[in-house]
Amino acid sequence: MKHILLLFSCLLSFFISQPSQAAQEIKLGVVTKPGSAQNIVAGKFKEILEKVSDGKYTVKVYHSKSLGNETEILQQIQMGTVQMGVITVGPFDTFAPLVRVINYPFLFKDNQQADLILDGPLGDEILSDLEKVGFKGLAFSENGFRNLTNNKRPVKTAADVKGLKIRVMASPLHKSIWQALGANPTPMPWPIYSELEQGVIDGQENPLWVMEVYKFYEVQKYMTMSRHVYSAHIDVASLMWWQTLTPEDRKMITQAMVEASRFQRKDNRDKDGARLALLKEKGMVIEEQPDIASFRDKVATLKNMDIYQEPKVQALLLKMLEATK
Ligand code: EAX
Repeated sequence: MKHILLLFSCLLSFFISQPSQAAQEIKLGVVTKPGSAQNIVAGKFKEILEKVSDGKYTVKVYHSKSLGNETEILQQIQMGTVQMGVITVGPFDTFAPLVRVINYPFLFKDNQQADLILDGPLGDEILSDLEKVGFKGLAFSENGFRNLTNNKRPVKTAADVKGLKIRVMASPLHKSIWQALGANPTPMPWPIYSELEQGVIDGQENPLWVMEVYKFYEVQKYMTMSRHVYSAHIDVASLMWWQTLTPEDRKMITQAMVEASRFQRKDNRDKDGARLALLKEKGMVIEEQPDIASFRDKVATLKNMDIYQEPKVQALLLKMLEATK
């Protein structure tokens, strides 16, 4: 009897909840493949939101470039045909030059400092500024500190970079950084394995997880732990879509994304030790103590360059430099 009653009440609640509970699907775009940093954020967000919204929202993650490269995903989010994305800060800077301050070379000393600044008022200032260009910035997750790899020679000082053909993200800032370092920077959207394999480019720069997940140890011999840029992701929603949501749902979605981003940052950092060991085991020649001062010297004039000249961008950069001293 108890079982029949239970079954009956389940059926009843199923039918009652049907009409009002048609799930809304959120399309979320990431450029990278499963197992990648952006996908870990997306997967966690999906898990949390589907649970806390009790079936109201489902999240469909479009990965591996199925919606195009990061610039193209951002365009679709602006138009509202895609609701959300987890996007690397690099390609974001053509939409919102203010985000360039995050990728200022050698800005953050370590993970803790990056968290402190990005989760504080300066990070909020960057997220709110995105509304002007059609995005609702929800949180920062991470790619991590970027390191240089190449196939030509070991790089210990900035002088060793001279003439290397380095792939950079579609970002005016990243191009300027590698120009200042004496490389021959070549902007290219993700992914870049075959370009490395075919020798179209000599090298690239990315955090450790990329070298592991995309098997760059197969096509790159030398790695330099340059940690030249802290590469954040911005976890965004389409402002157009956001404006159609109730305040409760906005709060629920924001909280889910904040939680997912904190989970992913920790996950990423926890795995770095094992990744370094793996890359060594796979035969990469790793320079763990490069002459960072020589790199810093070459990029020192960057803050006076065009890419930071817009008054609002310059003002925030100065605040960031002060806060990270
Ligand atoms: O996360 O394009 C890049 O180099 C990015 O770091 C890429 O999305 C991997």
